[in-house]
Amino acid sequence: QTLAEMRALRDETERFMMRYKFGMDEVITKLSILREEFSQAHDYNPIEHVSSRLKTIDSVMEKVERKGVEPSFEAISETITDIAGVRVTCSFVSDAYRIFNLLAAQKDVSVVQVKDYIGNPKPNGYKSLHAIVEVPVFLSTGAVPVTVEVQIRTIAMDFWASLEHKIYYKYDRQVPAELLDGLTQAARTASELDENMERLHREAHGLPRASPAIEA
Ligand code: 0O2
Repeated sequence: QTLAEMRALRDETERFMMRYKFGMDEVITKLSILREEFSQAHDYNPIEHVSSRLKTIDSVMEKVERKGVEPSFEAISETITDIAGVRVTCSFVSDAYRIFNLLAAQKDVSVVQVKDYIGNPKPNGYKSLHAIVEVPVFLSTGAVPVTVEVQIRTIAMDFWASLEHKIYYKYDRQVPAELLDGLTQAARTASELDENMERLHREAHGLPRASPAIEA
């Protein structure tokens, strides 16, 4: 391989990763607009916190290997859907669905996949609303669709998931049964807290009971 070829590959990789950063920025902007406008219109902020992360090239390559994906930019962009990740933390379960519905209803957002782990928690108790969305990014060469993974959850779900994630890696994925039971129990407690908090919030504001759901 020549040095020029090496440089070309490096540049192509950089451009490939950049698109995800731009896609992520677009989604973050959409969320901050919703947050600001919603606060102004309703005197209430449905979003507590937004965080984001771009997978490192190493971590993308590790996943390519693990999943047996063909090592081409095209195959990677079709298969690895969490290169760009945005996490939204809300106070209440109904807000998590509300934010998802507001985002999904936008004309330039297309929802590729939804995994509702709030409605259908994982066996370990994990809860979160996962959506793979595609947004256009306008480059000098034209518009390109970019995939972004959005995870929407409550503060309680986020608290649980971050501890579970730490424990999982601390024990190198072999978590002792006792701890696993403790985590599942804690997930139940977190869900009860979410229910209580939402009920109190609704009572305080004279709001009817909610049955949050994904809108078609
Ligand atoms: P990290 O470090 O957060 O990026 P895939 O993404 O295809 O490998 P899957 O199961 O199809 O896996 O995707 P899914 O179910 O949408 O979950 C992907 C992400 O959700 C994970 O990313 C976590 O961020 C989160 N997640 C899913 N299940 C759990 C869980 O049981 N506990 C916790 N704490 N988080 C979970 P990564 O890449 O695994 O990790």
